[in-house]
Amino acid sequence: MTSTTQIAEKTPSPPPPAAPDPPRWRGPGSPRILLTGVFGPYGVDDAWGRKENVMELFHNQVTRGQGLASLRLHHRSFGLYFIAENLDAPVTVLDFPTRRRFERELRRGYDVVGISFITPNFAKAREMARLVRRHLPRATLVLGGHGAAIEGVERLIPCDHVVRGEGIGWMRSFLGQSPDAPVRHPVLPVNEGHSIFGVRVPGRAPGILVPGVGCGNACDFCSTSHYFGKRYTPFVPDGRELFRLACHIADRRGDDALFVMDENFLKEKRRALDFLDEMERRRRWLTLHLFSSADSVLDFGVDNLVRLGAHLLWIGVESLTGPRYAKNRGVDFPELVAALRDRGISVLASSILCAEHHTPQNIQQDIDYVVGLEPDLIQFMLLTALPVTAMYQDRRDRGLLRRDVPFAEWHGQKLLNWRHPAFDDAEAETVLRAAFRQDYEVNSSSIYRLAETAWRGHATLSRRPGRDECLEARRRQLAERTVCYSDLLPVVARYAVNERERQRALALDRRIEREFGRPGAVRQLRRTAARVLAARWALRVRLVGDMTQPRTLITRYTPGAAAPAAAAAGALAREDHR
Ligand code: B12
Ligand code: SF4
Repeated sequence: MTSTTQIAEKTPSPPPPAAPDPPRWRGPGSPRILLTGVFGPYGVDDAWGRKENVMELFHNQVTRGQGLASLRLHHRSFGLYFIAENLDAPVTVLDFPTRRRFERELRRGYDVVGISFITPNFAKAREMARLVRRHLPRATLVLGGHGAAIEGVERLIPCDHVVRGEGIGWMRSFLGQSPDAPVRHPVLPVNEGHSIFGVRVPGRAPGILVPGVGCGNACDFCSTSHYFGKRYTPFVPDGRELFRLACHIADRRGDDALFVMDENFLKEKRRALDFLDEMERRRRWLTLHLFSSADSVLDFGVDNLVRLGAHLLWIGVESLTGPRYAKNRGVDFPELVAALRDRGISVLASSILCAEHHTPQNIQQDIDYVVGLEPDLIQFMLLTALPVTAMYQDRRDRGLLRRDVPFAEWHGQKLLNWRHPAFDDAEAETVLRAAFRQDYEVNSSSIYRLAETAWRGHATLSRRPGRDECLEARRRQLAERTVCYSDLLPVVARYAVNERERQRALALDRRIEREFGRPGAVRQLRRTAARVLAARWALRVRLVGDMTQPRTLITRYTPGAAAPAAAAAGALAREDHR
């Protein structure tokens, strides 16, 4: 019982203190707003960042050990565009700026500057906040994104507001708009500059679809779940509505592939089924990249996923030698991964290294297990206790958090930010590097595996009698994907990690040729071009390394006007990033 309650028993309760007014913009007229991500260059050792913290999804934590075969692409800072799209105010979004470009933008004059950052980019956000105060001392400075969860961040980075959690509603309310109005979804490519072996992936990048944020499963380490209050906040709760939105994005992008940025899309089973119903009713065969937990995948059903057009599925295997997360209890992963790949659905299995129960002896079991699943891609991450998670609180309460590890190192690709009973820094890094290497040597490059999955899926669907229109469309898509990937197989063989990969790539290429016929003139040309470009990339990597920087993107939103396209300040960015 708290002392407040005891007092309340004796005296009439005082009225509850008035809730503080939500922060409001008090200046005249509509403020000019700048929303920005942190500055580059990224993935280099400097005063603000570390070379291991690469600004790329695959090259950072999935295919980073695969050398020339690593999948390369950059994702935008989507949260900024979501907020901008939903404000009735002039907003500029500055994505991937350099420090100089950011200062130049500040000199244009803004009333509100919002900085989005994640924990490992803390030092960059602090430097940017300093620059805001220097150039625009009267501007309101708002911090948002997952870095806002850092304990006491308002003391560490002088600012006016820290926004923890969903930002559209907060910014709307700050500007006096209705925070609960429907969310307008921006139309954006999920990535820029997608290449493998220096060869640009043909076609347009998939559009991004964000059905909502957060996840109710609340796994103890999970940043996104905890950051959004251990629950799911849908932006679009209705499956049919979501399908209409997906079609709108696909139409505007001119491509039916979508990357669904939702932590656990299939957990909202009713919505996913309604989405599928609507897709079948309208005969529009979109394809989707998805994230989902294994229990939700099984509940939704692998065959439904084929119908839904799942192209890539990201599943958290985490660790199986210690206590299993509820989402993984009773899941037969070898069976699940094989079933998915046999149906043409590529799998990205995510694995946690250096969990508390791991020892140098048992950790290899977990690595062997996930490598043995033979998924198309594996994410290996060192367990990092990120602010706001239950795991962070636990490590902090037990005095295990390491104060000697700066936030810049809290990215899970080098050090542990808590004291592990069995691993020191050097050992943790060695285990991580060896895990990536083992996956590459045993399972071959991910591009080989993606080609194999497409091939396997096509073979399975071709054998299935009585295919309806939906399955026939899926078979055709898998055929196209198989042929498209196969044009890289000679390059895979040329730069194979070992003889096994070389032989597998050549054999798969021959099988595909038997099924689909000899490549015609256009494909022959593409194959030759791929060889030349790969040789050029290999030379570039040998001479100057494999780091690439995303282009600076500037998007200016005017209230009432159609959503603008981002202008790339590419040449400038390249010059500045040096
Ligand atoms: C896309 C993404 C990336 C992209 C980065 C794109 C970019 N340009 O920055 C890539 C793939 C490169 C990437 C890399 C990394 N990422 Co990342 N990434 C994501 C991912 C999958 C999606 C983010 C997203 O777009 N969500 C959708 C939008 C709508 O939501 P949002 O960004 O959270 O924005 C909302 C709010 O946060 C808020 N908000 C955001 N910004 C702002 C700004 C203001 C001013 C306000 C008011 C509000 C606000 O409002 C938005 C709308 O509600 C998240 C996981 C997830 N599902 O969220 C991880 C995540 C953000 N990444 C994370 C991390 C740690 C990394 C890496 C270190 C690798 C890693 N260990 O996972 C590297 C670091 C790269 C680098 N050098 O900075 C963590 C952050 C954890 C933390 N506590 O800081 C997350 C949460 C994943 C995780 N591990 O749990 N990442
Ligand atoms: S299921 Fe995935 S997204 Fe959901 S809380 Fe667990 S790790 Fe996070």
